[in-house]
Amino acid sequence: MRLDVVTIFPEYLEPLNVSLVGKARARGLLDVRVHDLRHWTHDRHHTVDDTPYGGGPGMVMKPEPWGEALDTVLASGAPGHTPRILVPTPSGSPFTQELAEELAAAPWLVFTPARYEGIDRRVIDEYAHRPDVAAVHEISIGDYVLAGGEAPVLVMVEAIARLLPGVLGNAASHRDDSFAPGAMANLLEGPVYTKPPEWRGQGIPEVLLSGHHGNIARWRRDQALTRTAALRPELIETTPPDALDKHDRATLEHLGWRAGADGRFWPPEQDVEE
Ligand code: 6GU
Repeated sequence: MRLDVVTIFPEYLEPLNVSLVGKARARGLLDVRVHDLRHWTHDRHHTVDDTPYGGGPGMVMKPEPWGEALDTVLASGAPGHTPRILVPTPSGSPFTQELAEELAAAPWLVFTPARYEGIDRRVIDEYAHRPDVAAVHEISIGDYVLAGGEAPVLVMVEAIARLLPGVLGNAASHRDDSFAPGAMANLLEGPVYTKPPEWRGQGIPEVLLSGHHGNIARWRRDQALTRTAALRPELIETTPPDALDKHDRATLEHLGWRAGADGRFWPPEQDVEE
């Protein structure tokens, strides 16, 4: 997979040389190219921003440097190859495991992290209509506002890269991910333990030492249900009834959850203070 990143802070992308993504690059599984947007400015001050039309606070990224940068990146592709362009923005659609899976199957991604109040709209509209672009996605990594799109690019690249064939040690590593698409139920993973068997007075849950694989799987499932019910109740509420077995139902009922007429579960009533 080829990844291009156009940014005014190329050094912010240094973590792409480290750990999982760095190793994938070193092994030739990822071709990452980071470009300095200011390379495509022509004034003495390498200006990339200007004041917003219509007034208001902050600055907007000028269209010309982005246009020249993206034209150059697009022209550098193999003939007939078109990238998807990912525009990080808090006003985008949510980045999910499902989108990460979809993007991991793409041959070429171009990221355009912005600073200030964002990029002149005409840039996004231009490339959304270009025949040499497969798609433009405006993507947010969550409901909070960051100062720029570089950290979101690191987040998205890590989520995508670990799904590429050969990047993680074993394929089963992501089959069990909390938000693996196609999973019947999206459950948070429960606790994990390793040696030593006793640490600062704390032991290991007995079942994990039993060697009984059926009991271990059941215990892990109950831990996942319990944790999800406590921390992400909406994930239980939206779980299709056929994704829950008899034991799952008993576990949820033990936690005070109740099945509605359609078989979906509802949380215990909250006590209201007088
Ligand atoms: Cl992608 N960019 C910025 N600046 N803030 C964000 C974000 C992206 N996603 C959530 N907050």
